[in-house]
Amino acid sequence: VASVLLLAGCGSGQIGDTGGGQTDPNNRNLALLTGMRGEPFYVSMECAAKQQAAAAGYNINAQAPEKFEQAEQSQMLTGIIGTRPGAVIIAPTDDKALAAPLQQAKNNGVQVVEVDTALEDRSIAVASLSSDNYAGGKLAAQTLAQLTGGKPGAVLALNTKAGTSTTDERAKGFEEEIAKHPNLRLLPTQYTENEPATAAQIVSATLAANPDLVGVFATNLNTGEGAGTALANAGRSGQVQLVGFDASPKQVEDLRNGRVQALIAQDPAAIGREGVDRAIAAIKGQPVERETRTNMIAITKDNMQAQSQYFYKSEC
Ligand code: T6T
Repeated sequence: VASVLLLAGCGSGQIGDTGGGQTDPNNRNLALLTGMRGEPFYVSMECAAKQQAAAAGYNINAQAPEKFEQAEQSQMLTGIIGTRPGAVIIAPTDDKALAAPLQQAKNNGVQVVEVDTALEDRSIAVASLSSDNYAGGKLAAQTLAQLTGGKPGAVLALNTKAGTSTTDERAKGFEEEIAKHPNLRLLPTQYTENEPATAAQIVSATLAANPDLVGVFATNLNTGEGAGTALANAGRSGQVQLVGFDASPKQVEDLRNGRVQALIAQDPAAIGREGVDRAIAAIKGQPVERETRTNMIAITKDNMQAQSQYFYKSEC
């Protein structure tokens, strides 16, 4: 297996529209609303964002819903808008449902910066920062094809919640790339609702129904953790190749102990850090890069030692 495949991020060079209601250029309050409390991808993002804001002399109010869930997140957002920060840096948990409250934020002069996930409506945020998730899905498929080494069989992609921009893009990239490998038969993509237990149930049922299962792609952290558990419980770790997305401490441990064969790691710290930079520039009325793509890398057991800077944190 080619051990390192790095997709370097880059910006689009386009400048975002900082329009909407009036923003006070001297407002030094930022809000960060991530997708789920205590989850290592968001913890890594939040730690870096807090550091960056402090270094620039800005306050940052960081919040997250208990679960990756749009109703609770929308409610928190409404509360945040009431406090009138200069900007809200948000990972919207649904690509449509958060559009109305974010438009309201913008109308109230609160600059909107999307981190990781994004709205379908590209007119609301002034900037978006994320991995190239479609390319990440393709990279996962290429990695899985290498790991299966030409062995024919069925392949399963596990998505999380429909309407999550990132995992929808990953699943799409994966499906399109796997189609180039006629020996791999892609099963219908299934949704885990971002619950490890649901991912585990789906993998167990798929193993029973498809004895020729050779590979699984788990499009995010929780999904990958659940898939790894199911394969281990069935005694199939390492026989069915598992490619996950993200690099939580548990996922890294699973890679080390052979439950998982590859991880596509993102750079949540860069997303958080640069998200703060975009928010501050937008508040000051400076030009803002509209789209930023951060780095992503395929990590296997062979190269994991050298790639530890990509491992996520579970606390700051
Ligand atoms: O994979 C990340 C993130 O990129 C995605 O949008 C949602 O799930 C994670 O937070 C991992 O759980």
